[in-house]
Amino acid sequence: MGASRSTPYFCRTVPIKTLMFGFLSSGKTTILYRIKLNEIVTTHGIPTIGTNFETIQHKNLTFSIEDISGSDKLQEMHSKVNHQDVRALILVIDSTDTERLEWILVIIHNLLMNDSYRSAPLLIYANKQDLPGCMTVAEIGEILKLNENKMLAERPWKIQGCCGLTGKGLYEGFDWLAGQF
Ligand SMILES: Nc1nc2c(ncn2[C@@H]2O[C@H](COP(=O)(O)OP(=O)(O)OP(=O)(O)O)[C@@H](O)[C@H]2O)c(=O)[nH]1
Ligand SMILES: [Mg+2]
Repeated sequence: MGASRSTPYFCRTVPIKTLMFGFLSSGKTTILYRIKLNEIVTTHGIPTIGTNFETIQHKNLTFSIEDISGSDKLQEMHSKVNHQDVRALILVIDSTDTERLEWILVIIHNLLMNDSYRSAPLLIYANKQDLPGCMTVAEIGEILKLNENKMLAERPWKIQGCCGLTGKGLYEGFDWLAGQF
């Protein structure tokens, strides 16, 4: 009796394995450490080699986040991912990167097709909102046709404008993600 009653509590303490992905230099590592340490970590644009693993406590939840170094080659990005037990997804977009935005669609489709996390919530950070000429959240949503995307119809998702350097918008996004568990 005791064991079955304690199961829900136990489930909440199991770290939520989260994949963070996006193109090179979109700001993944900056965002990860801004959320974790609440301070600016200067990566000086140096690409992450392999993967960063970090654990973030948020409210009563623990997220174990795998920050996959970006790649412009889709195949390469996929080969780096350990898909097992993934329960949440964070996609980081460089909002100034108008040229590669359409490619994000390909990534979304290929990654979200994975059966092991078909219903995992997806948080999209539209990063670098501080830079002049960046696309707004509404513009990105329209270009990516997020509202009509069938891959997204099956899961909760949210697009959040943010600035990895100042932290603006990061907690709003993370709060939403935590609210899905
Ligand atoms: N202006 C501005 N610059 C940012 C922001 N977020 C990150 N950067 C800068 O963008 C560059 C790339 O950031 P990273 O965090 O290293 O990017 P990444 O996605 O981890 O890159 P890879 O590890 O190569 O995949 C760095 O020079 C950051 O300082 C932002 O919100 N605004
Ligand atoms: Mg990085």
